[in-house]
Amino acid sequence: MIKLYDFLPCPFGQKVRIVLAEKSLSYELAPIDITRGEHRRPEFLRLNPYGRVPVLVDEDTVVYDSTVINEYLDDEYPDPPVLPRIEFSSLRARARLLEDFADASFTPQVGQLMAEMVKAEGERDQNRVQRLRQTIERVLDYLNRELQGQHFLAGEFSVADIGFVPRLLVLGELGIEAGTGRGNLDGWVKRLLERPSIQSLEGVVLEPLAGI
Ligand SMILES: N[C@@H](CCC(=O)N[C@@H](CS)C(=O)NCC(=O)O)C(=O)O
Repeated sequence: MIKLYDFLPCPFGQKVRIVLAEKSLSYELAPIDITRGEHRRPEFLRLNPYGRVPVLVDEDTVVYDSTVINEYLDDEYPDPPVLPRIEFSSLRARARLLEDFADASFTPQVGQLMAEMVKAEGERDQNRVQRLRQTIERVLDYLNRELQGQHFLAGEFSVADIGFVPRLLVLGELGIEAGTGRGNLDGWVKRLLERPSIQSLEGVVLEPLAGI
């Protein structure tokens, strides 16, 4: 039985739960409340010395980091795939690059904007809010270009798309209309929202993980 240590609002845990759902894998959820410091307990640090969720335990195998977990799941439970098949090495590299881009250059920036927007208006750093909004809009423009003539970012639905989903889902609440004026992106978001793995995703909220 697979066990997933996770904190539901964590966007990285959400990436893993989308993949588990895509592959129809059942698992036991072990909640780790990072707002209460549960990720610093010795028993959790034994699983992940970095003290971060998500962590996946599959029999004797312990894997942490959402990207590595999802690759492990794809190796161990290949059907349906969430990475382009090994013969398509160029597309496979593209999927990994875009997932990394989502993790490094989109998810944290949206998290930082969430952290500002949950503050009272007078306490917000308006310059930071403006800078973050511009950065996010630039990423959305880039994705719109990359989606030209494509249904998904790297061939079939893959980890490249999944990487963006958790924070795409909160943009509306932050007043960012991702699809407005970006036809390719609009179609992509609609296709993403049709997937049961995304419709059933739990924990997509502005708080309490604003900032991450
Ligand atoms: N690169 C990691 C990032 C995981 C991560 O940052 N998790 C956050 C919660 S969303 C965490 O556990 N933070 C606690 C800490 O860093 O102390 C992944 O993809 O899994």
